[in-house]
Amino acid sequence: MKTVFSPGQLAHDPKHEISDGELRPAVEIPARAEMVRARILETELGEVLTPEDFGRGPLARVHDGDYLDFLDSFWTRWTNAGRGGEAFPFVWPVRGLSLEPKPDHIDGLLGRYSFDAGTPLGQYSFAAARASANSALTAARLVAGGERSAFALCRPPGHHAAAGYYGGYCFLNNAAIAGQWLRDAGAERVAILDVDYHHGNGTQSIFYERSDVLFLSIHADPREEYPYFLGHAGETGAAAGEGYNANYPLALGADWETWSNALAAAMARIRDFAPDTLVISLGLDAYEKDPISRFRLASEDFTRMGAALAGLGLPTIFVMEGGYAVEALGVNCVNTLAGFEGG
Ligand code: Q9C
Ligand code: ZN
Repeated sequence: MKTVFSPGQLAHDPKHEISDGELRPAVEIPARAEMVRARILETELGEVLTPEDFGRGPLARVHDGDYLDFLDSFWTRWTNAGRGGEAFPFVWPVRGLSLEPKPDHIDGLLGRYSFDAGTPLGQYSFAAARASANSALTAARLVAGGERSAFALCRPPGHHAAAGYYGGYCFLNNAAIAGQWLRDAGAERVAILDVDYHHGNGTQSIFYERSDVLFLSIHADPREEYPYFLGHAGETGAAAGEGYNANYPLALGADWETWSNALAAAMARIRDFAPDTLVISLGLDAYEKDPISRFRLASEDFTRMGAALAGLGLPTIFVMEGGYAVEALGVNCVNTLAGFEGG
């Protein structure tokens, strides 16, 4: 399986995040991608390609223009306000407050275009996020061109980013951008299965009213876990998308037996939908030793996951999402991909 990765993705290099009432060391760091790349080379999974630049077009098919403009202008506005380093939002337009008119001040804009305070935004975050999206798009193009599968080594991740806001370490929704690009390239139906420990709220929200993209997510119950405000079992889609969204929230502590039952249910839904292409939002944070997560998958379970997914027999794009046990990340990620190739 070919991997797509750009060194430009490493330019987003956050030092801190707001977590547990403290300014803590950031966990979504460049070393994550380095670990995975090193393991791919060590195991000879396949070639590692540099992405092509697809420009703004495919990003704007998923994200709002004013949101992309905000990301583009962030650093100028931030430094013009006399700031430097990393920005964190601290005020949001929640119930009863107004999205319009948009604030002029960067502090207002940060809240207008985000949903959490846990995501550091720095000088090179947008450039790195664009490089990450280009990796997803290049992997999509490989599969559209006839490869059975491809791996987009995306980082920063994407699945928490919605059409108009960032959060959860995500700025551009790589899986959604790839899925939409596949539709535009001629796929009639695309399924996106999100196996990250956290619910893919951004991806769900982007496709919630559409029947051409089926979104499914296996994740920690949002009553107990981030992102808290989306990902419940009763969210089945709306309008034309009714019936085309499927959430499988699991209790904290879920092991492979519990997790794989949800996977079997999700795979049955995917088979019924009969997509042309499958996109896997590949979070590795369901791992038992993940520092911020509370599922109990072992490294060998990721091999099982990959092998099970191969059983769908679909052209498949893997798009990396979360996973913070940096030392084990390469093994767990490549286990999934090698499991798919052997399955
Ligand atoms: N005290 C992804 O996996 N909050 N994002 C963690 C820990 C945010 C995870 C707080 C978790 C976001 C892509
Ligand atoms: Zn996650």
